[in-house]
Amino acid sequence: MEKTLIILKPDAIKNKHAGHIISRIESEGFKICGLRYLKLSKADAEKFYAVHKERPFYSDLCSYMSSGPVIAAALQRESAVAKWREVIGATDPAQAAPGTIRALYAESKEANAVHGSDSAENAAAEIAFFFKESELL
Ligand code: FUP
Repeated sequence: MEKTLIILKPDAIKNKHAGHIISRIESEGFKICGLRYLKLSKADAEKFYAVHKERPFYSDLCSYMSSGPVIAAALQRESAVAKWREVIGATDPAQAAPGTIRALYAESKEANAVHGSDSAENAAAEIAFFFKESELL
C-alpha cells in the first residue's frame, strides 16, 4: 500500500466541487488516512512549492494557493501516487483526458482543482508538511 498527498485547491472549494471530488476519492478505491480544511499563508505555500521556486509562475502560484481555503488529504491505495495522477489528468485542463478531475472541474493551469504528489518520496514529505504521524489513521 502506498500513500499520496492531495490538495483540493481554492477554485475547487469556491466552485463547490469538494463533495464531487471526495466522492471520486472513495469510488476510485482510496482510503482517507488524514483530512484537513485550512487556509495556507503565502509563506506556507512558498514552502510547499519550494521545488518550483525558479519557475516563472512560482509567485503567482503561491499567491493563488493562499487566496482561499483548501482541503489537504493523505490517501492510501495500491500505487496511490500514479493512480491519483491518472484520476486528476494533465496539469493543463485543456490537455486533461475526458472524465479526469481537471477536465471536469479545473479553470486553468494555475486554478487546476487538485494537487497530487509526483513520487512516493515527495508524498512522504508532503504528508509530513500537513499531518503529524498521530493524525494519520
Ligand atoms: P502537476 O504535478 O500536474 O500539479 O504540475 P506541475 O508540477 O507541472 O506544476 C506544479 C504547479 O504549478 C501546479 F499546481 C500548476 C502550477 N502551474 C502554473 O501555475 N502554471 C504553469 O504554467 C504550470 C504549472
